[in-house]
Amino acid sequence: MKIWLDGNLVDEAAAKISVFDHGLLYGDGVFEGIRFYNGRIFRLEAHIRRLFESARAIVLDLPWSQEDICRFTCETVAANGLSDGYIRLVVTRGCGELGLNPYLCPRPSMFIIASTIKLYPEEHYTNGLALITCATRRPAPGALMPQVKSLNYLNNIMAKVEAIQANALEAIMLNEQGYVAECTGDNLFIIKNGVLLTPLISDGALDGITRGVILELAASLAIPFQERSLTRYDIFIADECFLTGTAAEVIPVVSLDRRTIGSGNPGPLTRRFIEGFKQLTHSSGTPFS
Ligand code: PXG
Repeated sequence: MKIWLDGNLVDEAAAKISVFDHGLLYGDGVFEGIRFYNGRIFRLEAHIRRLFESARAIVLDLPWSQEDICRFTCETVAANGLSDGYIRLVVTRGCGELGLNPYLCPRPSMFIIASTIKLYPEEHYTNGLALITCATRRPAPGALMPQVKSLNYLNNIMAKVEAIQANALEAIMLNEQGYVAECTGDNLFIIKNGVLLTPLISDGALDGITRGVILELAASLAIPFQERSLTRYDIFIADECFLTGTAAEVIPVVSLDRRTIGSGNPGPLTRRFIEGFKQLTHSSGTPFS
């Protein structure tokens, strides 16, 4: 496997980061997870735009343009001879002396991995996922901006641990006010009386690229939708529920905290979104070679 690291495509064994990199020492950095399908990178520009917004929000100046990073990403995928897979693009604060001060790090590091990912076993795409609500809350915006896709993922990891310990694959995270924010690595949607609903970004959800695609699809399918605050009650009484994410794609949810949602099977509108998403991923994107 060839890894793009600070301007060079190097062998996996040579792709090393210093122990003095603040990305490792303090989780100081940002990242993106991107998919490619059929030789084309899906929503590449949107991911790179979000990367720049995350970087701007943590005062990390990137010495590359958005166009440069799109090009490096394409080169990395092409160098690995894959037609379908997953890209992990990471920017760290770079090397510096010990101590939190990011101004001690003169230059960020960037690496790009093009590989594959399988988040959930196939059977759950057919039969649906069982979710739990975890005790770990999404951080308040005043503590750690939830929109920044930073290298600080301990909050989500602790929530994921709760899910796994409860024999579930994913967990709903509430914000400090008790409203549903999202899951540990996926955005959440419900359908009630034919209306698609999803939590507000200001309730602590990541502004997911897949979330945005679903809202576009809803508009083009003439399915009414609304972003609004949701509670567990709204999910318990929903007709349908599903999750979205670059890695997860669109996956049905059939229960929350062992309570059945809707009919207990993936719903008809959920199936339409799964189908619509699949068509888009296989018919659009940036060609990489
Ligand atoms: N919420 C959170 C907290 C995320 O990290 C999403 C929602 C979905 O957003 P997108 O833009 O992908 O539709 C994410 C996505 C990984 C990995 O290993 C990345 C994410 C989640 C889980 C694993 O690269 N990020």
